[in-house]
Amino acid sequence: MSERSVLVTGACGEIGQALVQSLTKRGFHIVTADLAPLPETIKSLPVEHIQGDLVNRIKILYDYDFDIIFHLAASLSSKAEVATEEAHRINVEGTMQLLLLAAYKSEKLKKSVKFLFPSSIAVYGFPDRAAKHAAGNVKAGEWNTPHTMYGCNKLYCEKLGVYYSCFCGQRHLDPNPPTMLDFRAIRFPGLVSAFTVPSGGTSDYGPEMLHAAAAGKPYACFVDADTRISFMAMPDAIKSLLMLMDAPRECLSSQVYNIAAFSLTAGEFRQRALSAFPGAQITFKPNPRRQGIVDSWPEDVDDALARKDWDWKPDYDEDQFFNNYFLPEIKKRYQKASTRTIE
Ligand code: AKB
Repeated sequence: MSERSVLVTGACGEIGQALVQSLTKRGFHIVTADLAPLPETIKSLPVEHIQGDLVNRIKILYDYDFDIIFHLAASLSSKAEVATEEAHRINVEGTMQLLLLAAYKSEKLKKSVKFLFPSSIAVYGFPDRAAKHAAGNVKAGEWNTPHTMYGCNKLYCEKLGVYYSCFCGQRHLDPNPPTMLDFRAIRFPGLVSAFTVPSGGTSDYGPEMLHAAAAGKPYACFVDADTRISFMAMPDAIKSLLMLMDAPRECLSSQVYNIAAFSLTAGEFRQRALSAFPGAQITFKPNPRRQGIVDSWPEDVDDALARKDWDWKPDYDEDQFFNNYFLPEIKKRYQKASTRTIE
């Protein structure tokens, strides 16, 4: 395969670190962008790093001809609720700038730039728990009524991506239509990595609880025991991004896909943590704002379209997640570095 040029924004985040590790194995030329310097996990990898605010530094990115863009940089749901304008700037302005870049390069070089966008279950919004429970597995077109700034931002950016890649104004009437960008989005559930701890999100209680239990630290969960949403192992999230990147365009009947792996309650997370770490001290101390956010998200999503169009299937269901991924890795991690603290 000829060397392809890939941009990963938000490379220092949880998905970013894991994705960059996978992409380097494919021999791509990788440019990373983030507010922060590269963390230890990816620092020694052959990537070119651009540090700084994406919106302010967008001009630099026009010097490159990227074949593929993974736009991961975002202000997540809890953080976005306390700094709404800043979140809008990062989540919407940042995405808009990059879409314009991808649209310009696609047209100029007559080659569709692939634009991979991580969306979220936060695009859904239920009025209350009863409606959430009654809905069960939600399809992509249902309940697109987000309650959070982050959810609104993600939903709108999905629409912008589709706009710039398909029916931009009257372009479809043009006898010689320009080459458009190739926008593809995945609505992720809560993600759990054995190697990194999330920050700024609202699904964070799952991974925070497990990392705290493994590290022997007490944890007060900010949602109640009956709270249920879908979760996924980080390796499956990376696998899904790479599968969607590789999928032939003609196989895709949509530009936005749900994916799912397993759904469990905070109480079930606690039981799993207690079975693995019997001394774990996990209590429930719901925070009304964060509880409200998670209550507006679906219990699970319907990912039949991803399964049909690009053969999506997670490697880790609930048992496999705990037994074959999270627990073996986390035990190694905290045994090796018993002094390391979690945030
Ligand atoms: C968050 O909690 O904000 C994210 C998400 C579900 O998109 N993890």
